[in-house]
Amino acid sequence: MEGFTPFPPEFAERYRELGYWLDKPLGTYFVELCRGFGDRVAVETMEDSVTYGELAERSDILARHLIDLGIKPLDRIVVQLPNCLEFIYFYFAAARVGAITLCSLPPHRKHEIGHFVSFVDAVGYAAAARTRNFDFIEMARDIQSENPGLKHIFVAGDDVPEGCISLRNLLEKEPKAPPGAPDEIEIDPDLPAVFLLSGGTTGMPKVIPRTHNDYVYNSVASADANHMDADTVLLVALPIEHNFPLASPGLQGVLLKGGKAVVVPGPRPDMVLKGIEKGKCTHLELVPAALIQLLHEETFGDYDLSSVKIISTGGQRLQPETSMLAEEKFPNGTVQEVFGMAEGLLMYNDLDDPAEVRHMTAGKAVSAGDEIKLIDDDGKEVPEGEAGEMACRGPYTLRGYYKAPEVNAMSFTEDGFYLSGDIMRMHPSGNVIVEGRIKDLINRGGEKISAEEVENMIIGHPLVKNVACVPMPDPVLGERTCAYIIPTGDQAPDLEEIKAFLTKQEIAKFKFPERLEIVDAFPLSPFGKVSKKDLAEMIAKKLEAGE
Ligand code: AMP
Ligand code: DBH
Repeated sequence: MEGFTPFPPEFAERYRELGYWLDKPLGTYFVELCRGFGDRVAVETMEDSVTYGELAERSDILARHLIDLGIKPLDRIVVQLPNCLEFIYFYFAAARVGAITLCSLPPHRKHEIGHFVSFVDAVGYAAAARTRNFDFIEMARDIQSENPGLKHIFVAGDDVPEGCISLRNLLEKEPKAPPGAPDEIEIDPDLPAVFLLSGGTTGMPKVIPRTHNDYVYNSVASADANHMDADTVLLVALPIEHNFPLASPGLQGVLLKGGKAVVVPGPRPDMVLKGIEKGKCTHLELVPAALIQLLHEETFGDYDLSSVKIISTGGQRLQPETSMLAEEKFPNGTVQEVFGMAEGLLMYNDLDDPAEVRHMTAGKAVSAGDEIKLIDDDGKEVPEGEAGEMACRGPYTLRGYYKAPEVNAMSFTEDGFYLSGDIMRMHPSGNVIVEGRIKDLINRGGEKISAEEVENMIIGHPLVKNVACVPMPDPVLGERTCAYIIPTGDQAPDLEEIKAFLTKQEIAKFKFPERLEIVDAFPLSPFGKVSKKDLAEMIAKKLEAGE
């Protein structure tokens, strides 16, 4: 497949021999499991509940409709569905026919979705018609006019505009393709099943191909590390198209164990609390920012949260204070931090680690097949206990971003280790401590913002001569974006002006700067580069001084 870097044959062979790769397409793997679990409840929402049998049947019907529509293996579909049952049916249906689901996120707008559609040559797009006062279908039509290859717009819910395909209607209609037709499709499990997005440093998010083999194993290995079994009830509150709630272990992990997923619309404290109580959830997966909000929610004490055993957070470093507070407030809960990335590698704390190790480190890799190195600027491994960039390779870590040769040349070592950009140090326990990043990203409550992408847009404003976006510390979100601006003349734009300017360019709102600093010049590194490190320190000092 053009633009896709497969695992080298000798590695693929080893991963098969060691039993990591099962050589089953993702859709087939899950549908067979679902059939086996029959009448057990697989997924609950606040209104509905479906059994494993129903899940298999409905995704099968949808898969047959996809065949009727002419969707073929390796066709791409950009999916931007909210947390709902239709997403789950659709996701497995697409995998059944071998189509590649590009998982986008709810805040993405035309700037991003339009890019994904054209970059991967998508034939389909799936969304709910309207959420959060935004018309996704109008956007999709707009994108369609520039990308005639985008043939199908699938819509969840009741409100389905003309010319779009209603997922509900499809589910109620008998397809032309006969039962069993999806089983006839030949799917190579070493090719991508899913395209995930990375936070990215070079403008747009990069596209991460995850193969059938590696993505199933991703969930198998992490479900064990996260202590999931048939009694597990997982609350899915984060946007379901993200690698963490989708597959690490997430929805995929809990389903392969025969447990139950309780899906709520989002990670707002009231939704999380209601979901836990209704479903008697045992496992939570949240980003630190959402956990902080939850713990400070006024009505926290009004709910029965005694079912919760494991609280996983990932995406950003969890402060030990938050971790301890969570264990105090959940009567039976233990915090298990996960260090994860859509690129692959997953690390978990062990519940048996002493409390101080658990609170301080981000754990160990989930698979014996994972190889991790901490390296210096010359690519040499650092001495034990010293900080270095984490590089990793393994049975579920990508070998290359999709269609990105220049980025790949910089992001991988010659022997195929992915250079994560994360600075880590090995703790004597064998767990890693995350020290920071060398990537130029702002991590806003787990949402990664590429500073360069936002800068590239702001620089287009006529009053802006130069701009540098840096993270500023925030007690809840961890980081927010501060834009340092050098104005072209005497007149400087204000924050509202910059936001209005970005709104016109239809970029996701979470990427907007939240503070503007006007300066005459930027601090420079010895080499002459803008020193973002110094800018970040400047704004941190200002905030500390209450300015
Ligand atoms: P992405 O490539 O967008 O999937 O984001 C993955 C990145 O998120 C990692 O490379 C880390 O920088 C960050 N990250 C994820 N989990 C943690 C964690 N537990 N602690 C610190 N950083 C994390
Ligand atoms: O930040 C991430 O991408 C992430 C965090 C926790 C992730 O992909 C995951 C767990 O699987």
